[in-house]
Amino acid sequence: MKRILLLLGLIFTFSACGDNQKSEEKAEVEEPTETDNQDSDNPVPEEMQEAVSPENEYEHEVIAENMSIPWGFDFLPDGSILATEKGGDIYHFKDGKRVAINGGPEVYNQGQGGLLDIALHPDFENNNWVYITYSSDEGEGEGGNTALMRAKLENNELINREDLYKAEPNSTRGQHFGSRIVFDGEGHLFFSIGDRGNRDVNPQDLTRDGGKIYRLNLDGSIPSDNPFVGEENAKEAIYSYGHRNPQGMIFNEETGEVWVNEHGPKGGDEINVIKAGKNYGWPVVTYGENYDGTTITEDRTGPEFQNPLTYWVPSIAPSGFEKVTSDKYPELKGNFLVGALKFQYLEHLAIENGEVTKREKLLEGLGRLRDVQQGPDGFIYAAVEGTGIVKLLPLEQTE
Ligand SMILES: [Ca+2]
Repeated sequence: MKRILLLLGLIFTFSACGDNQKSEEKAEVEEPTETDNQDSDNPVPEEMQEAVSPENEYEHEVIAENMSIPWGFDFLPDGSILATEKGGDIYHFKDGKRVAINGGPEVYNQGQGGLLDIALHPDFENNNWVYITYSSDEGEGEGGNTALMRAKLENNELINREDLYKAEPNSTRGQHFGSRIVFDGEGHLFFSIGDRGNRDVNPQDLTRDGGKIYRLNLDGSIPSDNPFVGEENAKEAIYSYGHRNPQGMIFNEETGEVWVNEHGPKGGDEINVIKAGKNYGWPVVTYGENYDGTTITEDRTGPEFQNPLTYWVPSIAPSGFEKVTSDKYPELKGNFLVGALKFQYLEHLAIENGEVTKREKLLEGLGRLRDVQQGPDGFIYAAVEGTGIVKLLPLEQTE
């Protein structure tokens, strides 16, 4: 590890030199052996190749129509869909029909805030709990901040509401609310909150909300083995910190880890593998720069920070995250899908031994891609702004 950092340091030092000299120096010093990378649990990621058109062809079918900003969705046991509209509405889509769900939270629909993610309890079939993240103006200060609630879904209505978390304080800034919800299969839920547009204050401060991944028991209580339990003034629900705006999250069953994707600034969107108590670096280290092209920091990595698994330059503005486990698309099985708000496609990433080996653009040109989920039927569904929820279909192979 130290050797890699030293090598990178040398490369950055020489980066101001002319092209010829730079490549000569690189050729001379850049010889990290494979074992260097594999021995470390925190390797420095390689730069990604460009995303290309897919090798296989697909078509799509619109399953849920007439949505403006479908932010999150999940599947009921019968395969029908519950979906949120950022503006505050919740809908149930079944057999092409749309029914409004009453009893949802009142949302602070401002900037990137509004009604956000929705996820069914892993044992929904027996308890009817539905979890929702949204931005709320309740509590201290003007503006809003991210909140998590749960309620029971009965007869198209959310009842027995419980408020589980509310980030503090409110802010009138419109950026970076997060937020996705996932379950780890061991009685915990994870959710994310972005830095709320206050990068120099929130992400590195454990006594403040924002720029964090949180971990709770399913009833909203704080697990006694959370990494900052007992630390003075720390928000004990925090599981990891130094994040910018995570809007995609999965529980990777194969590795037993929570993985997130998060928006970087200009360049530097990341996929991070979440580990208890780790610092993911924002804004002290980043592969991005300010939107006006000025420098945030020269530092890409540091010994106290967990490196991303990979990063995007230029940014794709990632939202939504899924790992394909079904047999419906053999070429996607075991690989990852990430929505690209900016370039309006669904990115297919093959990752082998911690390295991205393939990037493809699926569902290109449909609209800003906000969320992606594998349904109980094994098919991939994606929420697209201005379109609704679409089902990805492999193009029939003709004999
Ligand atoms: Ca980072």
